[in-house]
Amino acid sequence: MSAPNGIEAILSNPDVQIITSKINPELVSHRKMAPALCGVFASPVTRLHEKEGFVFEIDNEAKRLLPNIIRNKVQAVEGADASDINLSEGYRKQRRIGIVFSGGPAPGGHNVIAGIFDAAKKANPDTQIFGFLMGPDGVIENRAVELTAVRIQQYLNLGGFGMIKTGRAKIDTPKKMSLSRETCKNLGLNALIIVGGDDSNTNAAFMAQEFYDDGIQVIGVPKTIDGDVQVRDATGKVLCAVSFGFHSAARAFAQEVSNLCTDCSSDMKYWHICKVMGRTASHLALEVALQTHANITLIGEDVADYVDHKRIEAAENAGTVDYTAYGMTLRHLSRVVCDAIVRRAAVGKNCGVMVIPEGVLEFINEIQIFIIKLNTIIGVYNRTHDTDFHLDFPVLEDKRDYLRRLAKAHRETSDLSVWNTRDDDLFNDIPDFFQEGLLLERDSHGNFQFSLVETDKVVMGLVKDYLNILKEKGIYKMGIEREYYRRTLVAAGMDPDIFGPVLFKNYDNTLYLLVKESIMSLKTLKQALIRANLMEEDQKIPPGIEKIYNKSVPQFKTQTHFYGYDGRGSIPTEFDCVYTYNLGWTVFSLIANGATGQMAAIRNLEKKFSDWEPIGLPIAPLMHLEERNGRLALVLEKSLVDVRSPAFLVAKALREKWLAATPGDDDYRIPEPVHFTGNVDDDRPITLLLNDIGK
Ligand code: FBP
Repeated sequence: MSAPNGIEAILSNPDVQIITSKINPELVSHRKMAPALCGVFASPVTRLHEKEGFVFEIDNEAKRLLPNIIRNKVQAVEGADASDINLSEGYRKQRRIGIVFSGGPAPGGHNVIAGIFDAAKKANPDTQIFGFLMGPDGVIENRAVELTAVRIQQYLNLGGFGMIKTGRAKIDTPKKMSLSRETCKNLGLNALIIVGGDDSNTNAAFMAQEFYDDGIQVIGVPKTIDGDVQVRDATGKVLCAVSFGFHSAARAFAQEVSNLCTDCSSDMKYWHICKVMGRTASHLALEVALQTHANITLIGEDVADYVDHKRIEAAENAGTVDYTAYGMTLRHLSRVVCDAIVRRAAVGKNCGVMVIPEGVLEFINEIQIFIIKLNTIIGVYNRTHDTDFHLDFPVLEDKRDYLRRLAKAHRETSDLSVWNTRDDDLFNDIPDFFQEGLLLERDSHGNFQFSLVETDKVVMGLVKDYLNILKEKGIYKMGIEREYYRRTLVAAGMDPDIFGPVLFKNYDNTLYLLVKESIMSLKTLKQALIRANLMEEDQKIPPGIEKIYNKSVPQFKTQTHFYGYDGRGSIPTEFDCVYTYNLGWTVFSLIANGATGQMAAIRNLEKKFSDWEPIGLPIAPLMHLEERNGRLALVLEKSLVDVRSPAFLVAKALREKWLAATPGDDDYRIPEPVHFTGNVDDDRPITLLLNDIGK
């Protein structure tokens, strides 16, 4: 046989095989790292202790629909020795536990499974853990695999939900509920664990109620990179500061955004527009801002909180009330952004980095109204016709036509439809791509799918339009470095001090000179020079002056980026690895002590690891009524950015510094690389730290 040659020889080279193998030695050792465990789990067994002092405002509908779990309390996990035979026997009982991921992936999910597995096997090596495949559909359709130590080790400390996959199905009909019950019974499960966001934990509460008499415990685990599953009691006491996955995703986004800050401050050419995930809440955008000090970061909750005092005053003077003064319009938002861009350009920085949360539009009144109205129209249509709006009206024109008919019916027959002629006119005023976005299919939970809407395009479309107006008015100008101006004119044999006062509106000691607003073209420049007797009508503008003028005309160039799925798939930070592994152990403590309708959580995440406290949180008392699919539904409340929180107030106070509309360097912060120091306290979400310090 002849020796391999060419590409075959290269492929059979042992070094090439190592380099191209999918086994990455660093990852192998990363997987072997054992996440730190809260002290309480070193005890032979654990018990639950009801914690006093937390108050919940219980919704009547929750009382009615969830009677068996509505009286659940906050429970602390405590270490115990094995001398209490009853406790010990119950704890060490052989069990069969099922686990399912629900919703978008979040770094750390595999460690939740690992924590449950290790705790369960420690209590009883014969206990079996099953993973449902492809999310809640796996529960409905009874698709599960038994998880083994080898499989779990393969995924320890790694991102994604690849071990058993995930899905967005919702167990929300009597049929799906009964199929799920069948599955749990067929598998002989003692407990079902649902790892998910607000909607999935809502589902967990309903399943806990439904399976109560079957003796199948249901426990939720709060996950979502969006960070909007946070739990406080009615007095504001923090019970769960953030869902898992938030820190890893925010750090991944921050790394990318920071790299853009570095690039941008090098070539000074582009505005980088970075849309970051967070379907509704802007927690991720806020954390990215704190990590990177990007020049502009929009925070949806802040936009909604805006009050236009000038308009209120004008209305008061006219003896009226201007309700539109509360909350920002899309147009106003674009003005605020333009103002910042213009101010940076004035000091020679026609570039920068801007962070836009993907859900920002939900905080704009006019858009929110459209979303609610369209949710209702689509929901009502589907229920009334027992069909699917999007199948019946596949293209935009069909949908618009249907809306037009609703508006007509409203006008002609005083039909009580939520869609009137004014809505229709306003809707037809917005660009097609955004109309399509607003009409997109809602997800299985009835949520508007912001990740599919080009939020950045909507905002930046208006920004670009308004910048053009400002340019035409001579307001958007590049500042010219005084020294550059001097050198250019001296090199052309001209006296800078003669031309300066004619050209610039600030020809004093400032570092950056701004061409007068009245000079907005070569024609108006020539007129200004003629008026100042610096040239004649039949002469050409001196090249040095023309060069300076051309330099003052800004080109607004953007690059857009979307950070979402990449961060969701990132390797979990040490914070998330340790957090989730302990969540897994907490889940097992809740199961082993008979809890159901509880959510596993770790209290004091904002403090040192030694202060972390594993707890069980009652889901039902946290639920309230919210609009879903055009009607009110009992759900777990999403936590939005609190505009009175220290983290937000710090970011707001530093906004001007980060905008850096001043000569000199920007204030960009380079986040340290994500690393494993073996000490979880070294790298925690800045939002959490600030909220704790400023409390
Ligand atoms: P979860 O709430 O399920 O964790 O998902 C959050 C999220 O990552 C949002 O930030 C984003 O809007 C959405 O998922 C995207 O959903 P999809 O995966 O269906 O595109």
